[in-house]
Amino acid sequence: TTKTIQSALISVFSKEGLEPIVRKLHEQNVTLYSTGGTEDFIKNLGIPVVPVEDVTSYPSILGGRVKTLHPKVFGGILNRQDNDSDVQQMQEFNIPQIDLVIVDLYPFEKTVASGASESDIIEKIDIGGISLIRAAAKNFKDTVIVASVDEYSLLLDLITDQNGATTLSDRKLLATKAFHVSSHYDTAIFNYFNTDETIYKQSIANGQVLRYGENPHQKGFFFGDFDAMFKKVHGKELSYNNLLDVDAAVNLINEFKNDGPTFAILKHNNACGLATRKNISEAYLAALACDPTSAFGGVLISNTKIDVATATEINKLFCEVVIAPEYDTEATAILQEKKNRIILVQNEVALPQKQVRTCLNGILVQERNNITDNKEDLRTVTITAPTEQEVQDLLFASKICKNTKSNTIVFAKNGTLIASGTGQTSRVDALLQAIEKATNFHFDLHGAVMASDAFFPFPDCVAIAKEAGITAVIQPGGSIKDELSINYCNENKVAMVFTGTRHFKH
Ligand code: 93A
Repeated sequence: TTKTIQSALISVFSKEGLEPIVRKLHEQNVTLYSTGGTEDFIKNLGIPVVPVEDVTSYPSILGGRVKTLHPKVFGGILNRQDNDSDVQQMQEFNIPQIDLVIVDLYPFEKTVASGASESDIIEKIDIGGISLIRAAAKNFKDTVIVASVDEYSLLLDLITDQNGATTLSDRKLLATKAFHVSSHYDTAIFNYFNTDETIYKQSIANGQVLRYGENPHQKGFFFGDFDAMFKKVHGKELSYNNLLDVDAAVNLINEFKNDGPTFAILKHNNACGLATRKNISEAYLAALACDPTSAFGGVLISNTKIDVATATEINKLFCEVVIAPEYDTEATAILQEKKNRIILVQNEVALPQKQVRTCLNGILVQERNNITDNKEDLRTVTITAPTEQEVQDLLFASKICKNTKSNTIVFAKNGTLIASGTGQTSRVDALLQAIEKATNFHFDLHGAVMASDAFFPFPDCVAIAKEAGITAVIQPGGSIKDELSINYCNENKVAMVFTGTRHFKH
């Protein structure tokens, strides 16, 4: 699979950095073919070069638009040397073998950036060069492709150290880089052509056009397979914000898939009510009681079949979306009474393991947060240990905390979300918000537990929580000042457990 370069086609827009390569190739008796400007450059170095016109028996035509686009050029690049019929046709049509292709494309992006006219930009769409690159890269088994000045030093190494011999893996690596160049180049052209109106039309073909984005003045699209995850039984089209809430809801309820009947109510991607009970209608009522004000217009999700009793209660609430694994037939009929209410049956499919969002001029990708804190992960760090009920509530609170925007503080008691502080810039603010909400909705925090998505940098949070009635705390731990919070808890008989796992969500 090692091949020695004996011939090269060089067609480069920028001649920079080319001289040492050409000299080295010449030293090794490599036959050089070239296009107009590049040919002049090589000739001026005093090195013999065959004009590509001599190969094609055609001049460069149409103002240079067609110079290398010819079967004799592409045959020389694309022929398979282990294919008898290819070899025979190479002889029959008198096609010269081309072992190495060096291209530097017309500078399309630079021309666009310079503010050139459309016709100047169009002329800088390289056709022959990109075809040379793709052809040579496709035939990497036999051909070496250098598609960018960035690869010159690698090529120079290959022709210096190995006397022009390349391995299959050298050639495949260069082909990979070449396709990176060609895909980037075509994307740049696409982006230039893709004005607002065409984005819109493209999206109709590729994605789901939403009524609008986060706000009515923003266009919005969904790219995904909604139907793989849900069966929509009833209601209006899902909006951009509905989809975000549905995403938050399925991730949240997923934490409770092995628990008893659990119902959650979400607003702006955060839980404003969640409870686990013996049956789903009690769970719904307990979730609603957490914050009936926020529940208005919320997204509802259940881990259990929705029965008539639950549907009857839900029907009293104005809500955007109801999600459940199943509904009693009569329950569906009740929920359908509101024309716009969206009713979704959640299919039993695994949640996506990759999370993607835009960032600056690119994207951020991360694995899903698959750690759910469980009993075995807990390390009691205080003299007072949590009671069995408190341990259950701590784990319950921690699951909600993990699925709420940071900074988060969650209060829970007896399988019920009491209140939370969500998306605050300081942990103390989140805590104060949770206390205020609990107070507003007449909850007695005495004996309730507290979860925090990240460690406490100071002992102020445990002190404020204790004053409010909290008796047990769950948090990752890991602050250099952990000891201060632990000491406070020990002095005030608060139980605290560390999980070792932070659950930021932004
Ligand atoms: O106008 S093209 O798309 N038509 C072609 O057949 C062609 N072949 C090579 N542009 C073509 N090229 C490009 O010309 C190369 O990609 C390179 O950027 C440039 C080199 O031209 P010259 O050697 O005349 O300076």
